[in-house]
Amino acid sequence: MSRLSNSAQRVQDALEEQGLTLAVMELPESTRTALEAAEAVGCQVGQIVKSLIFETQDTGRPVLIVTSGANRVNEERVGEILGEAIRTGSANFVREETGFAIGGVAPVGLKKETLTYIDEDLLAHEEIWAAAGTPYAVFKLTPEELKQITGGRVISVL
Ligand code: 5CA
Repeated sequence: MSRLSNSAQRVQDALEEQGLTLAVMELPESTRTALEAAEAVGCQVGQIVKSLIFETQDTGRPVLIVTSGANRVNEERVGEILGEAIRTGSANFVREETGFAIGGVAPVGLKKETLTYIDEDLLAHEEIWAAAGTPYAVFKLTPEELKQITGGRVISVL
């Protein structure tokens, strides 16, 4: 097996630190978007985990929302749950807060501890696929494992 790129290896290391035997795969095809990732691994788009970084409006904190590739996050709704409005993080904010570039943001191995919410619709699938640090890297996991690695609270994001 060929070596992983630095960002993908960072995700692999983070998974191993959590005691999980999940394997990051680097693919020849782009997995930059949920649709591309679903095509590359041969699953439904709803089984793709989007790791989206938002910024809180007043305090400028990052919030990670891991959501199904089939869903669009209702920012107003999540802002109500959080108690502070959120907006989409800029590309710079995402890189600064997570250490990952957009299209490769993983739900684990982030630079800082980040408040996390999990889309309840992801729990309907036996297997899901998440980005692993680059727009060509993914790993397969279960919803239980997603809960474990993120420590996130499960909510409806719609
Ligand atoms: N690797 C895939 C599937 S695992 C992936 O990372 N998908 S994603 O949905 O989590 O990441 C792409 C997301 O980045 C888009 O849905 C969008 O919310 C966000 N995004 C794309 N371009 C920008 C941009 N210029 N600024 C801020 N966010 C962006």
